[in-house]
Amino acid sequence: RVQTTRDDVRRFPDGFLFGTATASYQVEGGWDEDGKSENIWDYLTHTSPCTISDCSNGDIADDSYHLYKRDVEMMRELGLDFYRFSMSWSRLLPTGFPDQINEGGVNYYNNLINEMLKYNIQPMITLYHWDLPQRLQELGGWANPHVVDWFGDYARVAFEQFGDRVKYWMTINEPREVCDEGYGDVNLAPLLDSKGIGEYMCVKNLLVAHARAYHIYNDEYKSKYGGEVGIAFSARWYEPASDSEIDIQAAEDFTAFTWIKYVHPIYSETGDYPPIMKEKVAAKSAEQGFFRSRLPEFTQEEIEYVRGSSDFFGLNHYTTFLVYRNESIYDANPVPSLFDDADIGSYHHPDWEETASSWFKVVPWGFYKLLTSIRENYNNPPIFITENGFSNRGGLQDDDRVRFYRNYLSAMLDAMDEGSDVRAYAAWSLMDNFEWLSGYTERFGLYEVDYDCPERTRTPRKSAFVYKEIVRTRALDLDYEPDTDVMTID
Ligand code: GBH
Repeated sequence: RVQTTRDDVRRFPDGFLFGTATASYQVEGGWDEDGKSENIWDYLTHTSPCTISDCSNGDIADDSYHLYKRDVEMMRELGLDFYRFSMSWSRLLPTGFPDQINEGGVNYYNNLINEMLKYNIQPMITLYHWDLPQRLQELGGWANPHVVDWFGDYARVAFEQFGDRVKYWMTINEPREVCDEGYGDVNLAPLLDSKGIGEYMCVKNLLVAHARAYHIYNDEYKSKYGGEVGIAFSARWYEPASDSEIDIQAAEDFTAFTWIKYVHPIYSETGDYPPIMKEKVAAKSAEQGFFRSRLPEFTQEEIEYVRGSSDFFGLNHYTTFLVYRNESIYDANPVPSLFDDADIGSYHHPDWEETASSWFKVVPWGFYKLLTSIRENYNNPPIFITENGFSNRGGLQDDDRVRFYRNYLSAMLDAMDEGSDVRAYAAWSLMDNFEWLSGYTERFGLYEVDYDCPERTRTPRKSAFVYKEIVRTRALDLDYEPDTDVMTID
């Protein structure tokens, strides 16, 4: 495969894995086909369509439910080692529970997995990428401690059905987004906006549910199938807005409150939440007149159950924020919240390159700093980059995306040169898809999807050709100019 010896071309280590990622609700469509029941995104988009910026939904999305063979063909065009996709809980278990295993769902995922394996593309499955069965939401969803059993049962069914062929499992995609944006805010379904309360209930239950799935695999399937189970954290890099001690501490606090609150219980020596977060929420809760901390505590048994419950460190990374210390706003507006608990504010530097997404500016060095901090603070765990990618408004000549991938991959290689143990990289996304509340207005795909045509035609962008060359050569040649006339399978 190696074909060049130029020394400005950087190589990836032997055995490094390249892939792309998607998620069920964002690509599958077939929302009510063959026995699938409604999930929280079906419910949200059907009951309140224009909560989505273009009033769209995922009823058809990329129609991967029917077009999975074309999807696998694209994976072959790109030469991928693996493909990360998620399973729709309500497609596999329409009641939410294991009393009815839906044959239509089992067939769909078998077909997809088997088609990939024909061409030696490894499936990497996320069990939960945000599409909870609506029935379970009505019972409280991730705020109900019983979700630990519900999720464990669902995971067991998935391991039982597909574990003979699937060696990489991820329990939950982006716990921070699930809880903070869905339970503590109105940025993702179910839009609960239960600030400082529901968002923390979700954190605890989600972590124990994750651990339940991990232990089920470890105790009952690992010796038979030899696979690995991890979780996909979402991590932004938080850079202090100034070099004052105050802002440095603010950036650390925000890190603890947003994503280290999931990492620390699993990856630290002691387990449990980051101490600073426990202390701050307990102190604020007491001041505010609550009889106990709004952050539900783990029992000692739960601390041990969660600690160490991950075989690899899945990492979704997109952007960086500047963080400063903010005075508490509670006196003016007596509503508890994570932001108030953490006493921070954050923003993007105006000079950073924009994307089509308001929360996302391009900051490659943040990726390097993030990987370095994980290496230094958590004993250099094996990392899978489970998502990284760029949004624009569409078009095949996506030089902005090509530049993004080159710069972020360079930053990743900088960290790897210094010892970070990154073993896999998944580009988000294989193709354009339903971008949650932004609908189809923000495009992340290596392939463009035509939503005006019923065939949902997929066309490779320039970035697809460039990524293909990176995968083929296992190297990053910053000068490579692809011939974008014909995409072939090599
Ligand atoms: C990931 O989320 C997801 O895993 C994936 O499904 C998604 O398509 C991809 O990245 C790109 O977004 O604009 O203030 O309302 C990344 C985190 C979650 C960040 C939703 C933006 C909405 C915030 N994104 N969130 S806001």
